[in-house]
Amino acid sequence: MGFLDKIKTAFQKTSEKLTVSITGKKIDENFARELEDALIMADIGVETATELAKKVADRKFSKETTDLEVKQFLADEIYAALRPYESDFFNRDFSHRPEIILVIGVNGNGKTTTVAKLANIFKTAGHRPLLVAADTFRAAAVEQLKYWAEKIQVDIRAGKEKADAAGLVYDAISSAADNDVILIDTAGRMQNRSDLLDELAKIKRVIKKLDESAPHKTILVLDGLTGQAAHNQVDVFLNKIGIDGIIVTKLDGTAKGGAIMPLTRKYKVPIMAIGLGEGLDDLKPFNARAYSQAIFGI
Ligand SMILES: Nc1nc2c(ncn2[C@@H]2O[C@H](COP(=O)(O)OP(=O)(O)OP(=O)(O)O)[C@@H](O)[C@H]2O)c(=O)[nH]1
Ligand SMILES: [Mg+2]
Repeated sequence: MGFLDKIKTAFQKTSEKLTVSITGKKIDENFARELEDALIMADIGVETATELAKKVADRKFSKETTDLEVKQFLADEIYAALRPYESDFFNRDFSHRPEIILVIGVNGNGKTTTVAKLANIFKTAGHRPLLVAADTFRAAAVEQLKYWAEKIQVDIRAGKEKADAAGLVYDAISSAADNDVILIDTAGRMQNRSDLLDELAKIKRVIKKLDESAPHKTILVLDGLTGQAAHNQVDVFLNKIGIDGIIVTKLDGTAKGGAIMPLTRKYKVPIMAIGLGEGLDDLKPFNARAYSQAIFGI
């Protein structure tokens, strides 16, 4: 499936919710309210929903306006708002050697899977990734990353269960002479567990000891299904650890596909990629045009 088909299919449920039907209707206050509700249901955020509904109402569309024209108008507005948050994360040449990427986030959000997908993308682009299984809390977590490393055929460093994660990261980076990009998978931590966040801060300090400029990217992985709760996660990780960008996973098949909009609006951080499935090829660059069209089924 091509990129555009893939993204359109992923956002089908959202676009069903965002069905804008103006045929036979007047674009009046009632229409605007209906539209606003639909946008809010798709998690686009209350402020944006209100603004967009007002813009449509003010636009004075003619009687001949089609549903598609209204959808395109909305998609263009969303595109303009999201364009600044696109990222060239997949394609850039790594300016540091090795480039160190730290992947963090709450339990089950998709960190490990995302690390594997990124390794696959970078390997395909000709790089030599090293995976670091810094989730030392669970043996299963290490096994999961080993499985992917073997499948993709990339290097991996893992420690013993319950080993000190920061120590493992230090050793891994110190001995990574052959690798030009290092992807560090960390244990999922609830944003309210300050002890675990402290450990993450320690990992970051250890990385800095080896390379003052690193980690070159700290990426927060969010589950696209969590809606408003994701904002609390961003607040905590942004303040306690610092992040350079966000990857939103599990956007395939959700009806809340608008969720990217309020995140960028509030936090103004780049969206480095979106997860559209469990497979290795299911991590896609965030393309604001394709996304804004897809959520309206265009
Ligand atoms: N549908 C879908 N599933 C995903 C996506 N990304 C990850 N998953 C699934 O979500 C589940 C959790 O993913 P993990 O990568 O293990 O999440 P994690 O953040 O590493 O979890 P912890 O290590 O427990 O904190 C797995 O079953 C993944 O296959 C996505 O984009 N779409
Ligand atoms: Mg994991």
